[in-house]
Amino acid sequence: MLGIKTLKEHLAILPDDLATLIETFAQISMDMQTNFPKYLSGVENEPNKYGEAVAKLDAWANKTLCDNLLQTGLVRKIYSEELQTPVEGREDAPFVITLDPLDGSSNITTNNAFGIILGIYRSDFPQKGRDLVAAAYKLYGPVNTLVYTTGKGVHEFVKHYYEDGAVRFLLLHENMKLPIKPEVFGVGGKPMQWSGNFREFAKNLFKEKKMRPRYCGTFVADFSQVLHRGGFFSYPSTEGAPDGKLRLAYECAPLSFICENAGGASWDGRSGSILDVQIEDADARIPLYLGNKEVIEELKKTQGN
Ligand code: AFP
Repeated sequence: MLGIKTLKEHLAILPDDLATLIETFAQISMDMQTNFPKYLSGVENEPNKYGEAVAKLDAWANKTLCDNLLQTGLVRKIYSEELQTPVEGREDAPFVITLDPLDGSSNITTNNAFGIILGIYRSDFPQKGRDLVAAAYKLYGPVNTLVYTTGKGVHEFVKHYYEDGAVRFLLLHENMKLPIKPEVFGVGGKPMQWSGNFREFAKNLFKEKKMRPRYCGTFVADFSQVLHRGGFFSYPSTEGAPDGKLRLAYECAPLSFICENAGGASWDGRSGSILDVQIEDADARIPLYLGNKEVIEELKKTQGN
């Protein structure tokens, strides 16, 4: 049953600048969807800074989001997964943001879920994920949802079409918590490249814990399953990629912030929570493990930590 509170009303308790930034992000990402069919195929001539092909939709989403967010006058700097160097906004603007403008590009052509990840800070890097002022993600699935937290509860909204033609985000779930019983798990990379210990742990998730494997290949979509059903998600350290695949600043920090604020835990496979890792280089990758607290605790024990 849908609540009657709009996102705008929900954000009203926040400082005006933060509320406006989150509301703008929500509005642009809502409007963007109507243009997706124009950019479903093709890649840009130049690869991105990681040497990966940039889908037309990636490039368009990045430009649209950056242009519109800068226009608010609230953004001092944007670090984007798709930008060679950060883009500068007004020097006196209050926020520095991180952006994964299109999380899950490999799902564009197959018409599977993809999304956007936003991190909002007051200071510039170096800093930690724990310094996030807010984090949000957009998930384009059969319905269009937005999840945000400012560190005081995790809230989910759904794009709602009114009979008079208006379109707004309406509250779907407030103060979300990962369900106590972990139900699903998803792990990226090739099992033969995981460490033996980790492979054993993953095997036990379905053998002993009876959890169901679910993997979409879009972090926000896989995380959404953990948030709603309880469980575990990882893109681990692998042979050949000890730092895993996911980017600390653009992907791991914002979603770990949301996960921990929903009662879950995150781990970097080394020292502790992803949120306590100092982000020196916005483009760095990091192994990621997140989900229900007991699952992460068990993982730590089995990996010798
Ligand atoms: P792209 O945005 O480049 O498609 O990467 C998506 C992603 O970073 C993350 O959303 C997924 O969890 C992960 O990569 C999927 O990686 P695999 O394709 O190796 O499963």
